[in-house]
Amino acid sequence: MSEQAYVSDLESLKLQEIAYRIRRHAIEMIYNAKSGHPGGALSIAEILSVLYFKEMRVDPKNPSWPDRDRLVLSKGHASAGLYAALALKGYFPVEELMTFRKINSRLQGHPYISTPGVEITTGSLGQGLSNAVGIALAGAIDHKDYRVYAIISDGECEEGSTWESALFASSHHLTNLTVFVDFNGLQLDGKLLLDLSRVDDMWKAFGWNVIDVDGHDVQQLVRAVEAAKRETARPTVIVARTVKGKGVSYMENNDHYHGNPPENEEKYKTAIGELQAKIDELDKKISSLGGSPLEVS
Ligand SMILES: Cc1ncc(C[n+]2csc(CCOP(=O)(O)OP(=O)(O)O)c2C)c(N)n1
Ligand SMILES: [Mg+2]
Repeated sequence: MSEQAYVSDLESLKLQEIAYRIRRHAIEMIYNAKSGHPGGALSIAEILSVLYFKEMRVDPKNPSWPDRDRLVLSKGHASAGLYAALALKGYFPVEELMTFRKINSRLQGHPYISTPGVEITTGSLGQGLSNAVGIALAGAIDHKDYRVYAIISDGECEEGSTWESALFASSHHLTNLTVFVDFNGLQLDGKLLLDLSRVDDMWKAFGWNVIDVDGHDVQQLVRAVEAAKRETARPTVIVARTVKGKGVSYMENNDHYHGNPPENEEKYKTAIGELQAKIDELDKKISSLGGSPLEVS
C-alpha cells in the first residue's frame, strides 16, 4: 500500500512547478517589501503546493465555506509562501502579492484572519497548533468531515505549548488533524537550541501517528497525507525534512536569510534566475509529457 502511486509523473511535475512558482513569488514579494522571511517560506513550498493543489478540499471563491478543509500556518513568519499559494489558487489576484507588508494591505507580514484563505492570525510561535487542535475538536464534535492541517516549525517543537496541544489532540483521538513539522534544522539565528534528534519518538510518545518524509519530495508528501486520512485512532504528524532557503543557492541552510531579503539587485536577480531556471526546466518536462502548467487567472 505504501508504495502505491498517488500522483502520476505529470502531476508530480506540476506540483513541483507550483512549489517553485510559490518560491519565486515569495522572493519577489520580500524583495519588493525590502523585508520578510525568505528562509522558512522557501522550505515549505512543496508542502503548500501539495496541500492546496492536491489534497485540500477548498473553494477559493468561497473561503468561508463551512465544509472546507483548514490550514493553520503556525509559523506565521512564512506568510510570503502562504500568500503566494493562496494567490495561485485564486483566493485573490496574483498582482496583489506586490502589496505584501505595505500599509493597508491585506497581506501583512504575518497572516491575519480577515485575509481570504487565512484561518487564524499567527506569528506568535507556539500557538498555532492549539488553534488547529481546537478547530479539529469542533469538527469532531459537530460530526463534520473536514480535515485540519497545520504547519509548525522545528523551533516550535522546542516550546511547551506545542506539547500540551499535542497531548490534548491524541487524548481526543483527533484523526482529522494532520500536522507538518517543517524540520529545517535552523531557527532565527542559527541551529536549534535544544536536542530534537529524537523528534519522531517524541511525537510517538505523545500518542501520534508519525511519518517521516523528505519535505521537498511531493510524492512522499502526498503518500503521507493519504496515510493520515486512513489512520483511525491517532492524529498524524508528518515530520518533513527540509532545507531552509531551499531553491536559492546562497540562501540554503543560511540563517542570515531567515529574516532578510536579498540585499541588492544582483542578489535578487540571482535568486529569481535560479528559481525561474527550475520553473523552465519543469515546464519543459511537463510539456514533454503532454501536459501544460497551471494557468492562473
Ligand atoms: C513566541 C515567539 N517568540 C519569538 C518569535 C520571533 N521569531 C520569529 S521566527 C523565530 C524562529 C524561527 O525558527 P523556526 O521556528 O524553526 O522557524 P523556521 O525555521 O521554519 O523559519 C523566532 C524566534 C516569535 N515569532 N514568536
Ligand atoms: Mg526551523
